Amino acid sequence: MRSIIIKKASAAALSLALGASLLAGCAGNGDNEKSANNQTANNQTAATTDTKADPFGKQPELTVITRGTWSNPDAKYPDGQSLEDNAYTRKLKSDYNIEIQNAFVASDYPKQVDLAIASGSIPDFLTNLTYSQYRAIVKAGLAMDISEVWEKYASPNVKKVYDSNKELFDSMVKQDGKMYGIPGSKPLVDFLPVMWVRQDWLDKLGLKAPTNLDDLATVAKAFVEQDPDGNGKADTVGLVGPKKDGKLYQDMDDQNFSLHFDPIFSAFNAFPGFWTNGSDGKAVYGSILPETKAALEKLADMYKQGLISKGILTSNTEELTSNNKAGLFFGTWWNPFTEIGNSWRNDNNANWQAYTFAPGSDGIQLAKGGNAASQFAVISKDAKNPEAIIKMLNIKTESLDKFVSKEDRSVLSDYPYPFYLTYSLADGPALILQGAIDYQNGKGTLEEHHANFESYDPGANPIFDKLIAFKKEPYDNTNISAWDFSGDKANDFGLVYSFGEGLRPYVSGKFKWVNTLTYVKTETMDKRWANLKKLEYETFSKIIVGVQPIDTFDSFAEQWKKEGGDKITKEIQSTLGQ
Ligand SMILES: [Ca+2]
Repeated sequence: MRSIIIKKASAAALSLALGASLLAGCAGNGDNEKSANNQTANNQTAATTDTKADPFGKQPELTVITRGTWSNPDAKYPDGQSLEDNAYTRKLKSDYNIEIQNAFVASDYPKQVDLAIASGSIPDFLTNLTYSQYRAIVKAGLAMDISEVWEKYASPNVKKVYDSNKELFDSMVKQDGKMYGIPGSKPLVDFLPVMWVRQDWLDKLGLKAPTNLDDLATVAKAFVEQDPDGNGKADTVGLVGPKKDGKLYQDMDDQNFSLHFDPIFSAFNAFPGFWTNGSDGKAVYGSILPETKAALEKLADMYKQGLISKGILTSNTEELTSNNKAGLFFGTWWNPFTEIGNSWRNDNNANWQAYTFAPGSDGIQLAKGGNAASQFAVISKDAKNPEAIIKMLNIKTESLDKFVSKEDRSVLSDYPYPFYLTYSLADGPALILQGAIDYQNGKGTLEEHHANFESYDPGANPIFDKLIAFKKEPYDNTNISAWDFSGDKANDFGLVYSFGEGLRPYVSGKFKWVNTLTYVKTETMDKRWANLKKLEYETFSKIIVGVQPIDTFDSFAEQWKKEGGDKITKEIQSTLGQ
């Protein structure tokens, strides 16, 4: 449910690309590119025959491109359309002279990709690859070095998205200066932990939003003991813990979820699940470090004191929030789509406010950076027209809205799309809130803001317009009472409150990203990582709920090292050139 809602809500925002207009991309730079053309590699046939490189130019001749893609047996296409023949494929053919042929269509797409790699032959391009698959394709010599064709044909907005997270992307898709893949990219806003607090409960009890661990404990204790909901019963909890099948913290594989303890770990400078720099300067696994032990000890103490909800990782703890039995949790900017929306529907006065939680003296939250590049696309070394494939990414990035009708978009915006890859600016969604704040502060006219968004993503404007229309004066008051969700506007609560309030910590809070040193999976990880992770999460969970004492951490760390952890650490260090 959640992922579908988020996908719809953020569809516009997710493709945001800042700044340059479509026209700037089309205008090109004739003379420079012409001379560059003369020097291009001879495998880029069309590139060498073009008089100028136009990121949106129609191919001079019908260009057939092969790909592999997912099949979705549940997809319902408009009349006369299918996976092979639809609004997108028709548009590509009529306007760009590009014809898509599916080399394979599979519900087990990842497996078919693996088989193609093993056979030594891949279609002209593949999208939605895992990093392991991407690396296997490069290692097998099947990927094209797209450095030149990218430089020449990627549109300005496509390049802006890449540049918005350049360091990470370079580290993942470039070797010896050659570029072998295109990283899908998610907005960084998804990864910032947001502390959601019931401000009305704080006000009632004469408390402030916590800014350090002691305050956090004070607020949690008051929420448990002082009847913040005023019903005369001891029926509320403190900090809401991870839900059933949830996780204690974000790691290399799993990010952007609600109900975790990351801000408490980072308060101890602990980054479990990440590779970090050890005291010797070499990579070390964060979960076995003393800082993680210290954070676990704190969590176990809080749990023992009854400050954390019972049943963590075993019950539907999110319902505590939905049912207004909780007023404090660590989540994400989009929680108004889920439990905060439910809470508000049950109580229109529930005044959830979003904060960073920065317990350090500098007031800066250390936030685990998420894997903004978790899916990849490659172009085959044998592809005859790599420029046509780059054009497909350009077209997608310039927004689906300009390309096909809303009806067609609803069934075709995922994998059937000829170049499906999440490809969004690092700050994407936050730009909409920033735009609204600027406008409310008198910076720019409505027309100027509309024109700005229109230039790179018309889908941003309806959200921007709603933020403006729903916000009541005074504009710097963010309480629920300063928003209008009356009548039909209630239907947009999730969207407007996520963009208008959930993104506020990202826009105006202070935080610093802490990234894992690598997302690489080594050979021994393939064999051992699942077991080691299980050991880690089970041990930590038991320590927090007091089933095992904190000293269990030390034996865990030893066992982790012996059962493959040491070997994996050496492999990781090796991949990092250490
Ligand atoms: Ca109560």
